[in-house]
Amino acid sequence: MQKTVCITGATSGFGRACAERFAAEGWRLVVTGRRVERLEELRGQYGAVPIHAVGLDIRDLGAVEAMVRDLPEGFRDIDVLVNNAGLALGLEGAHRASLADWESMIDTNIKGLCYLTRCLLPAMVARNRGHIVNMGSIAGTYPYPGGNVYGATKAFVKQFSRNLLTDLIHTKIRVTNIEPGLSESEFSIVRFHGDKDKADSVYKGTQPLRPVDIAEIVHWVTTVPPHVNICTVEVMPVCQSCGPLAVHRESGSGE
Ligand code: NDP
Ligand code: 8X3
Repeated sequence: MQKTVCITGATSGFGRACAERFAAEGWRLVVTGRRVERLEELRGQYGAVPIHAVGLDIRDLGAVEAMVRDLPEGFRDIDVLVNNAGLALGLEGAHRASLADWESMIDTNIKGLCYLTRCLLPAMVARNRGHIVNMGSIAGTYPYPGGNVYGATKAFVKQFSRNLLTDLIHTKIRVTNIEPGLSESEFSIVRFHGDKDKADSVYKGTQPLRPVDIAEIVHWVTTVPPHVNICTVEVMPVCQSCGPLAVHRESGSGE
């Protein structure tokens, strides 16, 4: 039977690569994002694949509810929700960071992800079938300077994923949290508010993960036998590792 996947943030990066991966396997796609022209381009690229494209800002609960309510015939039974849409904004220390950026990250990475989950979950429970794949991050586990609220939103995603599993223990629904490390997409361009040079410097001299690497993992976790739940996938490029714990030594140089 042809399955249906709903992917948030399918206009770029991981989401776009996931859409292409699932389309290549003949799944039905519900793709969302704010840049509708990119969704239309995706639809054009896969003319033979059933694709329902919805311009959606996941911070808008009313719009999320309407999207779910108005799913057309043939797209209503969502087998897999990929809660991918998200962003980091800024890399300033907590005492300098923009509160508006913090709010944006909380509204998108936490509240938007909750809206999609809460609106699509009842139908999954009713069918006793489904899979929620959340896009967490290594930033939800390992702190780094300037990661303050972004990392905290991904820590929420980690714990929310675990708690969903406990609530759904009586069902066959699966929940997976994918936690990628350094990956090249539009992520850093967004983080640095469009500063492409600054974004490029993040990846300079490295071989980061690619969106296709993440899409391959998302596809894999959703296609293992139905009694298997891959709870967490932590994935970094080979060039990345964890740092030591920091110790500040007085140097007399101030900050
Ligand atoms: P991109 O910036 O390339 O893609 C982000 C996607 O999220 C876009 O499609 C964007 O669509 C969508 N999005 C952002 N805000 C909203 C919103 N309010 N409503 C709807 N869609 C939104 O980044 P990535 O592909 O790298 O990021 C995807 C996810 O992976 C994010 O959750 C990110 O935190 C996470 N991640 C990224 C890592 C990395 O290093 N790149 C590592 C670990 C996790 P549009 O702008 O069209 O709305
Ligand atoms: C993105 C990975 O390390 O830049 O979630 O925060 S990191």
